[in-house]
Amino acid sequence: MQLEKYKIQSHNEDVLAGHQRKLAYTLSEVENAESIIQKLVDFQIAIPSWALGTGGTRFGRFSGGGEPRSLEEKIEDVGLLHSLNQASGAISLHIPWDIPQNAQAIKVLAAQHGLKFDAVNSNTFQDQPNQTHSYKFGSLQNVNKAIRKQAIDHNIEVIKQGIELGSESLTVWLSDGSCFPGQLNFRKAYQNTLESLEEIYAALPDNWKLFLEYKCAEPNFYSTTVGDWGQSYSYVKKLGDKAFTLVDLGHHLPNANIEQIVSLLLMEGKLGGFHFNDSKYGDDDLTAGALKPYQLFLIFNELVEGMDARGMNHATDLGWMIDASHNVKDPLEDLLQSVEAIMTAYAQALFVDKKALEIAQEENDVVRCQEILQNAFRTDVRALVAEARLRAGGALNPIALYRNLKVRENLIQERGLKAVSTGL
Ligand SMILES: [Mn+2]
Repeated sequence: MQLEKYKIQSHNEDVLAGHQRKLAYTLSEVENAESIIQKLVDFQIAIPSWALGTGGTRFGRFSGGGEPRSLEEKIEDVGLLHSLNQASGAISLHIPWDIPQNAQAIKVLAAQHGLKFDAVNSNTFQDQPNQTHSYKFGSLQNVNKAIRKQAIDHNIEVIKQGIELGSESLTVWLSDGSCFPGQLNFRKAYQNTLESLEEIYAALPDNWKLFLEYKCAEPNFYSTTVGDWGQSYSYVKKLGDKAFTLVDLGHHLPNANIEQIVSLLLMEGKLGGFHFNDSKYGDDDLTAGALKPYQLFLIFNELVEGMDARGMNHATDLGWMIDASHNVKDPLEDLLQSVEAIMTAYAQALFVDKKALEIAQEENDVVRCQEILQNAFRTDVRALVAEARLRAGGALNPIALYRNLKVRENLIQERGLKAVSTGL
């Protein structure tokens, strides 16, 4: 399904007066509004191919119908999102769930929707049909060299697929670890993993980055071989200049200070990318900002401060991606909500009075520090986010338009109620 431009324009005309009223007020409150709007226009968040179908849990999966049945249809869905919000201009593929039959044709299709290919993701956390060796006891860490070799070869194959598509980064997330004390020699598991990563790293083209994602637990419940940011940092530091740590918000122990982690990784020049989601208990993969919007803002505050300190380009120097999957929402509506929450937190962070904050910090004026941060967080910047969308050619209210146009109903008609997305 394609969204014609005139439908977006006509929706925008319908709600323009209300938008302009809110915008006028926000402009009177936010001095640097113009520069915030421009930064929002430039900011793009990649959509993972596995978030387009209904996410399941280990207990069940309740498909909402009209899910994309092929890579082509996944690209179509991200194209739909992008035409609505003009902020989802990239797709992140998961190999082998999304191996293109014809890379050139897929590239052309993506370009027609204004999409680029973000990081490609390898998968050694499942066994694939016809695979020689099993990853039951880990992949890159495995005590068996032949199994490690198979996992290394898979990652190199993913890099090759990515090159074909014009991607420039590989994300490695390992489920490697152990479920019981004594099962693993931690040091040997680390060394095997490092050696394996070194072989993968050696296959990276010069202009590529390798992102090493960490996770505290699950599916292994005693130890994880890349378990936290310190462990990831220790690997990527040894690998070289093209290797970075990737932060997934849901991959921390409860109450971890993620904003501090982000700040220090940026300081070390080793923060590479981000996976957005929200959680209450563990890796819940809920909609970004659904539970802890203040934490999301605090993270963005450190991102903006840290990137500016290093003279980095906010839009292009880090990889931004959503990593969430849903059982009870329409996945496309959910992704629109996530992107909106991310944009809002980013806009609020851009509104923080950094000079005043620095002075207050130097004077140990703790009360003033809190006032400055919370003033930015409590300022309603939604009109700036909407204005950025409007200027970029998107819809003022993407979810309302999505519902008015009955997009899901159309997709169900086109693809069927029982269509199940490949992947999760
Ligand atoms: Mn992730």
